[in-house]
Amino acid sequence: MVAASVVPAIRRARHVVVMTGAGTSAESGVPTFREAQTGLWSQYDPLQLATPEAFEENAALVWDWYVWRRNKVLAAEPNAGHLALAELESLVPRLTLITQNVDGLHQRAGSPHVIELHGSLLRARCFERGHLAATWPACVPQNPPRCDVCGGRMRPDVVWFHESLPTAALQEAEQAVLAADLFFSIGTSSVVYPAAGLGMLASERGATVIEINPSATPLTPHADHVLHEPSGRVLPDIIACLRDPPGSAESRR
Ligand code: BV8
Repeated sequence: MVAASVVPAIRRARHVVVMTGAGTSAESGVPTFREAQTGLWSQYDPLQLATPEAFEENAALVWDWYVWRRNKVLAAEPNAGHLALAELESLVPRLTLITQNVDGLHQRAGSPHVIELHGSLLRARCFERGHLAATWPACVPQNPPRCDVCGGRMRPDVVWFHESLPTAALQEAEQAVLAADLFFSIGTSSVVYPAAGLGMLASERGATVIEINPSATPLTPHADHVLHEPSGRVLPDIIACLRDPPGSAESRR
């Protein structure tokens, strides 16, 4: 069992940092960020839509894309990988969960504290002044909806390309990586910065790096363990090994 190969490193760890990307939600049926968009959206490149420039050019189109994505996320369920990460929290001395995902599935799986580097498409705020909406606004009679406070155009509460990440979230993530002795990179292509820099930072600081991804990424050469497996399959295997008394799981190799 490939999962057993990383169990000794996890048992030794004092502070585990986990960073996830869109691949972690793939087995929940949520398309990864670079997978071909489907239906109406197949003609658009997410890298072009997820920008303030696109919103300025066609706010209604960008808003509709997020309404479509939000509905897909609300119809999705956390998968076995999300649930395994929530359980991992109780099996190691300290765990910090960082995500690039905007789908809220870690929270729904029971992870108590999630650092959302790229915000959440479950929340909306106004483009002009950042007023957060108490609930997701309906796009009638105006599309995009208007802010109740200032009348500005509403946008999803996510970080677009060319926008800075939330300072507090990024600082909390960086501090955790600096203190970590084990770093998991799970389901991310490791190409979007500054999030992608966290895995490199962990490696440079001498933490053990474990990458879980069916494909190779720019982080792969710097990882100590690479599991080319879907996270929804291998994470539950890792948890099963950790639940066994030390030594018994490792003998399953
Ligand atoms: C910024 C929210 C300062 C919106 C997203 C340094 C170097 C180079 C470029 C830059 C740099 N610094 C800044 C940049 C520019 C840019 C950037 O990184 N560009 C890239 C494309 C080169 N970064 C920014 O603009 C960032 N801002 O730095 O501010 C600044 C200010 C002004 C001007 C310039 C800079 C902001 C980045 C945040 C963008 N917002 N999301 C939304 O979602 O709509 S990023 C978006 O990509 C998603 O959040 C996603 O999470 C993220 C990363 O993608 P992944 O999660 O990795 O998903 P992807 O589809 O790529 O890969 C999925 C992986 O899963 C694959 O590897 C696949 O093999 C794997 N997989 C599939 N199935 C499974 C699986 N793995 C496991 N199990 C499975 N079952």
